[in-house]
Amino acid sequence: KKIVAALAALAISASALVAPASAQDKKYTIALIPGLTTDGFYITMRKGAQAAADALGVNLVFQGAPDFNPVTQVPVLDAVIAKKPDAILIAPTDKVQLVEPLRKASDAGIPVITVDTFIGSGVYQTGAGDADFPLSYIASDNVLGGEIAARALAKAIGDKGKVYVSNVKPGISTTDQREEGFKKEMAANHPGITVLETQFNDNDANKAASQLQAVFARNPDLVGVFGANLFSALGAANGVQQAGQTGTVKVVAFDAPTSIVDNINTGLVDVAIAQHPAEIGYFGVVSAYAHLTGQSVPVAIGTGFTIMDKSNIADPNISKYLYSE
Ligand code: T6T
Repeated sequence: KKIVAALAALAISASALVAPASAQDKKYTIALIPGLTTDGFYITMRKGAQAAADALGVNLVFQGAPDFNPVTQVPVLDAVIAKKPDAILIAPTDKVQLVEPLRKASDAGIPVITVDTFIGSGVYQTGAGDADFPLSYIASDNVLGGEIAARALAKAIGDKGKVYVSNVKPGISTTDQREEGFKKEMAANHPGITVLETQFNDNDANKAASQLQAVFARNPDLVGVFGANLFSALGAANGVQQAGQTGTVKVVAFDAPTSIVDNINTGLVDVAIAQHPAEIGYFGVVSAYAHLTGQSVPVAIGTGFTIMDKSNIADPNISKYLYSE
């Protein structure tokens, strides 16, 4: 009798160690739709997402458009929805234009989490507004990033003179907020600085470079530029170089492609504000998995920045935040 009871107890405790068959057998597929596929920022985000997917035994699908544009992103989204993944992580390329296409996913029962950029106001799950259905928003604090950029540029130019923002196009939550934070900080704390009209480059670095030269031609006393994303910053920096103004027109760059190292070392770029896209991807997958397995998920997760300049760019604890190619 004793032996039977002991065996029964053993069987119970052994079965308690084994997860229920349904949870164990289910291999979730999570789709990650970037702003565009050929951008170090999203390539790095994908690596973080893959690391989490590997750790959790999730199948990660990465599918995106070759340019940052709702017109090319929406068909990719439709194709992903048709394949019925268990969850969608997406960097919406427009605050408004992605609302209805993403509602289709949500209506089809596919949970949506936005990474990097948001739709609507970016405040989700409030019952207010018509774009609050995503479960979570995982990203940098972009208003703060713009403020940091303004302070860095103000310092580089001795707190006086003309500057402008090189930006992508209105309607993108991230770059709108960076410009907002930049202008807010300049207006509040840097009265000696004049912020000229923003130049929009459609995420085209060549356009950003020509715009820099045109602004400089109109304003030979230009002293600085804030490149509000990777292509805006690289383009503006090239424009400064082509205008022969390296070191005279200061550049503060958002984002940190590997090429920024040379630009910092040669003095073409004063400061680069690196985001942590791998963290965004990692926590995106973890959040989706948490939701799929019955856990609750924070409505917002903020990731940090690493500020790079000549004094620290050689430090491996800093350079590890450079983006992958
Ligand atoms: O700056 C990032 C991203 O945060 C933004 O939303 C779009 O541009 C980048 O991908 C850089 O190119």
